[in-house]
Amino acid sequence: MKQKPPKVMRSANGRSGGETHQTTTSDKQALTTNQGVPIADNQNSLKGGVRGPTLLEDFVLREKITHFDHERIPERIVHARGSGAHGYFQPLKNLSRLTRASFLQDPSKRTKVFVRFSTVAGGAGSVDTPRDVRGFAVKFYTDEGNFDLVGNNIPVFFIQDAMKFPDLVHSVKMEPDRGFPQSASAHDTFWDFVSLMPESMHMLMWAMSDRGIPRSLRHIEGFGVHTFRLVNAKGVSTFVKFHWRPGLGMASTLWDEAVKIAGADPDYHRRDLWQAIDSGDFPEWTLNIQAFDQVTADELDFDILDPTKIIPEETIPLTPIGRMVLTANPVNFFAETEQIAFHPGHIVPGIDFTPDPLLQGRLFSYLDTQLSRLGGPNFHEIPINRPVCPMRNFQRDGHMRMNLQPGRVNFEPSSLDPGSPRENPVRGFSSFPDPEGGPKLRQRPATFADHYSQARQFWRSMTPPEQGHIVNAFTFELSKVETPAIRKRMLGHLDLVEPALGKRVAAAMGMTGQAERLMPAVTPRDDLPPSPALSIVAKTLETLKGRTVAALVTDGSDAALLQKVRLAVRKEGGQLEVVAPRIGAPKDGIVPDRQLDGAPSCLFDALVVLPSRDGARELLGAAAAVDWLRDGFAHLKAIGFSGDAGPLLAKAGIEADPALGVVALDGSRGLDAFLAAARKYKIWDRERLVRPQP
Ligand code: HDE
Repeated sequence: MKQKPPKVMRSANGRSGGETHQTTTSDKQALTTNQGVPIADNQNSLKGGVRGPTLLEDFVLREKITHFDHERIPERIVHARGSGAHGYFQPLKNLSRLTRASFLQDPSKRTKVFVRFSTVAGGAGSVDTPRDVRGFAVKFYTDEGNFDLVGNNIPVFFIQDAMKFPDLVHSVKMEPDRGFPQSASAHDTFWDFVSLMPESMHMLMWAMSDRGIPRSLRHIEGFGVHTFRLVNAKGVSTFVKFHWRPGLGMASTLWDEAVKIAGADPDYHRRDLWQAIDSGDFPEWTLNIQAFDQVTADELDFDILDPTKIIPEETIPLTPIGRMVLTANPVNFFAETEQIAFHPGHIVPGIDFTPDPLLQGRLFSYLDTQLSRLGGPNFHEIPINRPVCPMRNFQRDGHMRMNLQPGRVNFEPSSLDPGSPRENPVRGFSSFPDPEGGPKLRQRPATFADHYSQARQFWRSMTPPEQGHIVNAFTFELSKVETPAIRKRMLGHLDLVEPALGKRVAAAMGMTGQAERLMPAVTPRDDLPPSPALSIVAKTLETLKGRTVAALVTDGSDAALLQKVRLAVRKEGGQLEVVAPRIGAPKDGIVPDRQLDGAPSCLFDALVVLPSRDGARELLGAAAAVDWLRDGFAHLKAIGFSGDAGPLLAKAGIEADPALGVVALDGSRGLDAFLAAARKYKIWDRERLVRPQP
């Protein structure tokens, strides 16, 4: 049957009718193809007849779809999910005594940086708050080339030799047959591998500690992990370990909080970093070094080339050498955060490697990975990877070459063009003549063999709540392991790390007495003193800076009290967000920022509850409101409340107790008491009430 042609309204430019798109006649704003041809219609493909087939000649459609089909590049095999920011680095003093690196000479000179923070195990679309290591990679665009400090938020690593990296990563990623779990180490393959790799034990202690679930990217430390060298103009080398220290201090979430945040806001860390920078609250870190010579290295009771060891700060203190401030969000996530290509081999004169066998393997891997991710050898020409100093050599052509390289001379030596690039033995990079060498063999040095002493030292350096969290983390992860033999093997390792730790985890899983008996290669030392610098709780800053207080309000809430709290929080560098049952109903001068159902209390650092009497009654019937308080209490957050909130607190089973951070805001000292509790971040004394320890 012949169909009736549909009625089509056409506007002057040929669009279907009823559209509100704006068009332009100005050349400046014209939408074009990639060849610069202005496009008249970006809504409809070219058809043979209004209901007829699309024509192959529609070059506008084909170009657009083809480009779209190729929008994704391979994600990073590890560290796929990340967030980036621009900023600058400024040295605190002239470091010429230690290094000739040009960006470390003049305290008045700023060097541009781009930082990318990341999780390790999950894919690019995974959540921000799994238990995981965080990558902390900084590209310094120095005037003598790019220097990449590609570190993590944990100062040691799981393995000692690059040979094991693919095995480690295979084991922690999704299991290959089933494709899960995504972004989680709590599964058999990971624990099977690490339980057979005693060298992992120290790193496991860190990963199972609160370092694995940071509050935000602004609250993490960063480490270069390997021992590097600084080399001065006279060629004298000093060993260094690099440490980044956050201006806001460190802070972590609780596991239950991290899990709930993952559901409530999978982009929690990315959003936090973006919003802080967007609002002008620029995050900053100091760069510190532990600098030492060969004599000191020889005196240490471990090998400085072993990346599973730290040098406690109490043994070699940190020296602050510079400050990094992140001042701008990326303009385009793909072009910058996704295409940035880090490589530990991007090094500048004045800095050098050591033969740490993990670092040596990395020096191969990162260049290789960029070839497959970015499609060829010219990735250094992508704007985010381009050095800011002159870059001249005779490398030519290749996939996606962008620079126009003039002239006949594409070789060296040459006499045809006296102006062509030449070596510079004075300014040029020259490797430190490391005397290390010997017979060709595949062997681990005996000095790498002690796998438990520093793991034990880490445990002993934790405060009681942090020890409890480590017990809980091992218990959670191992309880997800289906193969009992793996659980028993891990319990054997934990007994070696510290018998009390092994016992507590075994008891929590109901596996007391089932640990496998393991023989360590080297008996763990019992005399290493605790290093208080390793504890997060002991170092938490009492501040509201960088923190968010949420105020739960209803119709009829006391706007004056809300304003008082807001001003007090702002004065201390924090911010206040108003959560209300309905976002679109500003009342009495109170404008909600979030609707209760989408803003559980896990997203905030401290809480105030300011309902009116009627509002509190209404909220009694809302699980979201009661959970808001229950979770806030269980997540150890300071809670301030107004008089009318009483029934709501009672329903959540929470009693006023200033000593436990539940504070009435009424009265002259109420607000001060709340702020004092909120500055603490977590009220640790409350933990025994909500998380009894095995
Ligand atoms: Fe990496 N690592 N890694 N890694 N790594 C990568 O490079 C690798 C290691 C780190 O934000 C990859 O561009 C090997 C230690 C960060 O873009 C890859 C070994 C530390 C990032 C790679 C290690 C790191 C990466 C994947 C053992 C802390 C993200 C994509 C020999 C000091 C950088 C890419 C960014 C990324 C290899 C071990 C930190 C495959 C072979 C130790 C922060 O090249």
